Amino acid sequence: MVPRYIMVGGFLGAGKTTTVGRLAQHYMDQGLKVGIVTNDQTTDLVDTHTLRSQGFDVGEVAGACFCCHFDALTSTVENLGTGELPDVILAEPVGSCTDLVATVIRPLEQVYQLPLEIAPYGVILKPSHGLRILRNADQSEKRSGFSPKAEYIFRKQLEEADFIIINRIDELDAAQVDELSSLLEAEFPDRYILRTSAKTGEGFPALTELLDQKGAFGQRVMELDYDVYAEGEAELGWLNSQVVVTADAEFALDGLLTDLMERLHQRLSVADAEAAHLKIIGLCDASYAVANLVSSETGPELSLASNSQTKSANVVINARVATDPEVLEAVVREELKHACDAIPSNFEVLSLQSFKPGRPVPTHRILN
Ligand SMILES: Nc1nc2c(ncn2[C@@H]2O[C@H](COP(=O)(O)OP(=O)(O)OP(=O)(O)O)[C@@H](O)[C@H]2O)c(=O)[nH]1
Ligand SMILES: [Mg+2]
Repeated sequence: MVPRYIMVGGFLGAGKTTTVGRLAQHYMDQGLKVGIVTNDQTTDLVDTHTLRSQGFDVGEVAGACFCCHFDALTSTVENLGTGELPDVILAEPVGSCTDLVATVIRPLEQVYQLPLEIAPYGVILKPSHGLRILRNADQSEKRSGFSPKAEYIFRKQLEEADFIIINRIDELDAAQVDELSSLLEAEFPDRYILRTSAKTGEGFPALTELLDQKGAFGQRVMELDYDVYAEGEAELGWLNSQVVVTADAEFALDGLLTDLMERLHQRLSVADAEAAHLKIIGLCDASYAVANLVSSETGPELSLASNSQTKSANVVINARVATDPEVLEAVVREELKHACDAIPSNFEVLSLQSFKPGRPVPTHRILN
């Protein structure tokens, strides 16, 4: 069986990891061997912890995106499974990346030595920012909380899709979903549009049916202004950190994550710094909790409760916010201290990287 490569694209916080987890379970339930590749600009990936905690076989490309570190993608794929490649490879690129058809899919077809079957390339639309960006067709105003350059990336991601997934339909009303559909049809004609909830599984039978189709997919190579792309990405502050929290008395892990996320939300709102995605995973013994913030408007969410009391937890924080990395780092360090003081507990920062993503320089870019 030729392994099937399924890449799930979409902006930061669109629901890629949640979708990948649900798809992985679907294929495993069918008796297929599944491997997942996560990706980030640096180490300490919440996504890797989240998917491994669900029991999946996960390899990560940490340190550069798939496009700029193509050989790391292929070597990570080869290290999945035990001895032979999995039947299904699910890959999640960095949510600020675009041009993935030319820099990942084409090279997999034309440069990579091992045969892979390329599934239709689906890109998830993030409704919270999507509505604000797509409504604003002239791109001259900063209505989404992001600059026109970051919005350019958002649009380009959708442009190269074989099909577009409107996610989070569980919390949208019918009129919003219809409006999103019409906006997408007008701007990106000929893309099949799916409606899903990665949270509830609604729309997933149609998604897996679409992903099972055989044919020439991932063909929409596009023009892209790498200067605008680079500047749009560089407007985001990026922070990954791993922290150990310890206390003399047991504390609620979910409470720590919720409190920390609320504090961060509050501080970023005051600073007018739009959150693209903040994610925090807390791990203790056999349990874990996840908290997310996908836009300043929607507010923080405990997306997975651990219901655990513990005296010690590993906390991994990933933040992508439209602000300077120095500002982001200061906010995270201060609010981490406040959240730990409130328990009370001690914390030790094991690692912390904060930076602006560098200019993307793809290993390959194949336009034909
Ligand atoms: N209500 C609702 N929440 C969702 C849905 N899909 C994802 N989420 C939540 O949205 C947040 C972001 O989801 P992720 O799957 O981590 O998003 P992502 O695209 O992988 O994010 P990055 O890796 O940072 O780019 C999490 O809190 C999820 O629980 C959905 O269909 N409905
Ligand atoms: Mg993710």
